Amino acid sequence: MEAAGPDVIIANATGCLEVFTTRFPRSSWQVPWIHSLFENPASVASGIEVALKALGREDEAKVIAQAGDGGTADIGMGAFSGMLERGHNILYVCYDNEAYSNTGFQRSGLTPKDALTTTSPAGPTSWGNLTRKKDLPAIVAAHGAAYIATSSVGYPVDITRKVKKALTFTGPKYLQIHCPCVPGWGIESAISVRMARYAINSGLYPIFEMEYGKITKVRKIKKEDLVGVEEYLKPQKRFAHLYKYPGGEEHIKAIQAAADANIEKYGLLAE
Ligand SMILES: Cc1ncc(C[n+]2csc(CCOP(=O)(O)OP(=O)(O)O)c2C)c(N)n1
Ligand SMILES: [Mg+2]
Repeated sequence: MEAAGPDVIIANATGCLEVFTTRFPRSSWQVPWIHSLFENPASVASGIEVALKALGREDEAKVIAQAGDGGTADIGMGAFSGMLERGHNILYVCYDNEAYSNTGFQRSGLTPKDALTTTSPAGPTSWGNLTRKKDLPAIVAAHGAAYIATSSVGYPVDITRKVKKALTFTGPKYLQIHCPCVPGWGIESAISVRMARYAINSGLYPIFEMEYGKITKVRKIKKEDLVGVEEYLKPQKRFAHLYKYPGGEEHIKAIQAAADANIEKYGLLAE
């Protein structure tokens, strides 16, 4: 909100962000803010955007839609796709904590491979989530969005800069912010910032910007900041099974290979 300025209208899906900022009868939001159903902040924001246009008041406010990864990548995907397809002038922000956290940490399309959630259990015969993380920025890019960026609560100044930049583009914009979930990931809150940074500095969560389908900037990993994926995996209870059962090493190797592939694909290592 600091970066977006006061002249905004927000459509917010239910999820952790909404729940902890809108405890009835109070609200943290000091701007026009509307609750939407879990699946449709993109549709509500689309309606607001065209209403502003119909009134000739589109220069008076920026429209922002917000939701979690479950709301965006799964249940709200159709509405989100429609918003992108129609080319609305909206900034859509997805808070990616890699599961449906608000309802007790069920797996979503953005849950990474091998992570334990309540619906992707781990044990001697199961390795947690069976599928890889959906490449949502690429799906958004395929719609021809004006601006796409990933960011992380590990680097809040990066979020501010990208919100400001996104709002200079006309058309649909997408910002995906990686957010550790303390109870869901099974970590101490004191290390949540470190975990957010290790996700980036291992190559597992590439931070980049795209304009009209082309990558224009990546957040480089400095040599001294580069970490192996184990630094990220080991402190998190959602990956504890990888260290408990025979065969876990193979899974860790595959996760390292995925991180290395990201480093290669996005050119993440600083010279
Ligand atoms: C149609 C519908 N199905 C299920 C729910 C229950 N529900 C509310 S929030 C939520 C999980 C949200 O997950 P996500 O979008 O990832 O946001 P997070 O809580 O992780 O920030 C669910 C399942 C609902 N409100 N509406
Ligand atoms: Mg979530």
